[in-house]
Amino acid sequence: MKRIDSGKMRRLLKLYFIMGSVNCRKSPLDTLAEAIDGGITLFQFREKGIASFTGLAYMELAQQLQRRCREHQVPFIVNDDIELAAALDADGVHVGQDDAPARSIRQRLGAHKIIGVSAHTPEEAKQAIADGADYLGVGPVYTTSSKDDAEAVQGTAVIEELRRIGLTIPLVGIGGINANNAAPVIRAGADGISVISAIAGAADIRGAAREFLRVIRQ
Ligand code: 3NM
Repeated sequence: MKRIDSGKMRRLLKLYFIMGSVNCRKSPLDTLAEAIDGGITLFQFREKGIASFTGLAYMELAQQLQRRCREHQVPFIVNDDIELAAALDADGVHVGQDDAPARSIRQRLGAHKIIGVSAHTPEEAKQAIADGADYLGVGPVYTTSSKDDAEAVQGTAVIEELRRIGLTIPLVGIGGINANNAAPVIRAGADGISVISAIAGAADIRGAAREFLRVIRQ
């Protein structure tokens, strides 16, 4: 099987929902089900932070969420944990700058798996592209309370710069994005947005996802 083409990747990135149990107000399964109903286009399982699940509970939660994604043809991406992604035959992984390079992950998982990399500078972006990343996550665009070790807030400047220097790789903005501040991220050149709290923490998850889609498609 071959690598995902960039047109399909761009479509999947439109509304990229990320979460783990610590991000949810209701059960993770209900949260995901409502988000799927609201129209998310891609899902990442990111089980991190104090009180996050470990061991068997971690594996079972991942399996349940993956099953729900499969039922609705929403690709299931695993954050950081390449062995979990391999064990579950997940659709892909997302890694940071401290993790293995995309090239070695692809050797482990296979050509057809989606590999995303977090990039904060043009240098990191170019390296990830050279290593064979399928998409980039660029942030934090705005202030976020969902990532303890987030870098300095960048606004949309880095996204604009990556496009200005001619990088065409599919990319999402991430960090503090809500329906009211999403439009500038798309205007800056992002193919979509990546969101934790504005969906997982919403009182009306379905409505929150729909509102994002309305803004992104405008
Ligand atoms: N990565 P929220 S910011 C997982 O800057 C993550 O790379 C970031 O959560 C980065 O939508 C972030 O709640 C957290 O702000 C995003």
